[in-house]
Amino acid sequence: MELKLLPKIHTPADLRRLPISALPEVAAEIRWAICDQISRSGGHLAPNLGVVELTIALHYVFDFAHDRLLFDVGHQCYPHKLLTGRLPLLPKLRLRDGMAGFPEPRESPFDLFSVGHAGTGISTAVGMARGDTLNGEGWSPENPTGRRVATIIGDASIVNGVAMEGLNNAGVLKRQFMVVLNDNGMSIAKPQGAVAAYFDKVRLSQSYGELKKAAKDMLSKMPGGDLMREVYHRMGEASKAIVADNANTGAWFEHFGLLTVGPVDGHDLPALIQVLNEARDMDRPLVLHVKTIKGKGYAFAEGDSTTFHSPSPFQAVGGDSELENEGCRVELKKSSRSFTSAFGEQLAELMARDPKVVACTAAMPDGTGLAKVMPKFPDRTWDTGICESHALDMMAGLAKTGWKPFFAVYSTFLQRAFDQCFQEVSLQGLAVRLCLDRAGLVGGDGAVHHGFCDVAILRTLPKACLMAAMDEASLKASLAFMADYNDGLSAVRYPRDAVSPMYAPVEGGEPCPPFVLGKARALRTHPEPHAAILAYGTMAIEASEAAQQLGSEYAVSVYDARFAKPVDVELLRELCERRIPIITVEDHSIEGGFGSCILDACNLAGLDARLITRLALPDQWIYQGERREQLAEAGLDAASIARRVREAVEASAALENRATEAPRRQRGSAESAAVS
Ligand SMILES: Cc1ncc(C[n+]2csc(CCOP(=O)(O)OP(=O)(O)O)c2C)c(N)n1
Repeated sequence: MELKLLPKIHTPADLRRLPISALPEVAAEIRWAICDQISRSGGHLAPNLGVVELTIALHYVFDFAHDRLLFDVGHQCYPHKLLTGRLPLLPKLRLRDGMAGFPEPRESPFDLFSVGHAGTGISTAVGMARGDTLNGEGWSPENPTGRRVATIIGDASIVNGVAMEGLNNAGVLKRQFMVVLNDNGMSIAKPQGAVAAYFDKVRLSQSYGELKKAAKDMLSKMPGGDLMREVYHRMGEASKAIVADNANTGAWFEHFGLLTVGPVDGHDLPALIQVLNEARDMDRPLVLHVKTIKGKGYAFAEGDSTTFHSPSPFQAVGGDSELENEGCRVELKKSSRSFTSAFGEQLAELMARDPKVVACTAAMPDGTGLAKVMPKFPDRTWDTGICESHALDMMAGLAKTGWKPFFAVYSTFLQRAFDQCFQEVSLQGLAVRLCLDRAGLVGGDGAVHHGFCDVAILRTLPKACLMAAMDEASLKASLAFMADYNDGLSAVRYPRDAVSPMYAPVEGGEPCPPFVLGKARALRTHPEPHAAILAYGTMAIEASEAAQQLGSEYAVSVYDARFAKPVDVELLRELCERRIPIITVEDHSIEGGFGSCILDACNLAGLDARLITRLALPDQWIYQGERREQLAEAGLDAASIARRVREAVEASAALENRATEAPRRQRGSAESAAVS
């Protein structure tokens, strides 16, 4: 498709200069540009296709150069980015100097927060609304040049605990405040819980004509409908009708003190613009309930919005190359076996062997691999929806009743449930098992999704047992260990990556040794090594490559550390006492990570830690890009590790020389003093 209008829209002001009749063409171009790019690079597809008209209408009615627009999750921000001058960045979507996949204030003043975790939009919007009002800048009928606030949130995210807390506070605001509920009836998979069923019942049922006829009648019959009646007088006909219709269907948000407008068809641009124009100037908090179709515009994405939520690159087969709907079948490019797939299979095997094992995910059945397990064990698996805190507490309850719970969660989202790890799990001494996918650097999703701090936060919990898997066999062994670990919380981390075949057990060869509490596994050893690398998780693979590269220069032993808590103190003692330089390697924050665990253990054991070098994520944010590129930037690729090992060996040789020369020099000067 040739883009005609979109390249001329550099700011939303350019959009507002177009007549409403031109907007469907803008929508078509946005859809095509997004779909075409994602077919090459991967990225969030269905969520963005669904909000094209809604985003156009919001920018057409509000002026977000001045008003505030806050995204929840933010994975649906691509149309917003294309309307705010970022079309030139699209060809490098999710790459370092291209367009970030989530809102990013470094990229544009139209993005207010870097976000990616669900549930935050309403609360930050409440904060900005309060802040603007305190600054005397909030919009009101008395201050018509003030700033309005709008926040967009999906139907699966709004039931998140944080969003509920936000709604509870939004409902008492005494000023304009608009929550745009983008209700597409989907999370990544099917949304879970009671509210999802409620939204499902609120349908776009009647025509505006019918609604208008019914409106007055309904309002007069409404119990306690003072708020609505007041608002009704200020609204135009279309909005009156949909407010009234909503009163009829139950108006769930009314109980939070938010007026509900809608549901309105989120793909009908004129209707959206009309309703937004009217709702924009309400000086009270309201929810605009918009019904959209996830994946709208491309049959394959509409038909399977779970697969096309955030697909890897894909190609059209059988249709024309422009991804037109007719005759277009879409195939995802094949990728190698991921840790996620391996986890799904290993957990299913474990559940078949051990009838006490139960498992859950918080809205990520596909992302965590649990989707493979759930159909096999429908009574022992759960999807709780986007509520990590609840999921963890539910796991605590299951542990208390004698089950062996495994919670499959991305490392970054576990952060939401740290307090539950502390109080409801650890403090009770309950054995809850955490399977932390996407640990370390995650590539295109960028800083907001890196699993950079799981060790640092979890190691503070007494008796927590922290592990990392370096490949599929070690993942399997760690899960088996966890099933039998009943002394408290345990966790295993693994990255968004393919499993390495480097140490995969071969037929008739040595099997992967079982996990033994606090014991590392030797991968490559040398009787007189120049250095030893203690690597955590898949860094053991990079470290082994580094050792190979150094082979002709230095003999380097490599250990898969396996445990960050408790660490292998016996191994540490041996290496430290033999004065072998140790290099710790991890794709985790240097602050409080595995290397810190090693230093702390040396300190506690009275070992000399001066020959220890820590390689880890630097104390700064690493933004979107290829995972390989990010690892290199952090100095965690094999070449960088080899360089740092060489430096460590040379530095330790210099240190040892100084140490042996100093007494000699002292002896020498004492001898010369004696002579004189
Ligand atoms: C705290 C948290 N948990 C999980 C996720 C993963 N996640 C990203 S988008 C999404 C679904 C969001 O559904 P909804 O808000 O309805 O938006 P839609 O994709 O349907 O437009 C999930 C579960 C997340 N971003 N944040």
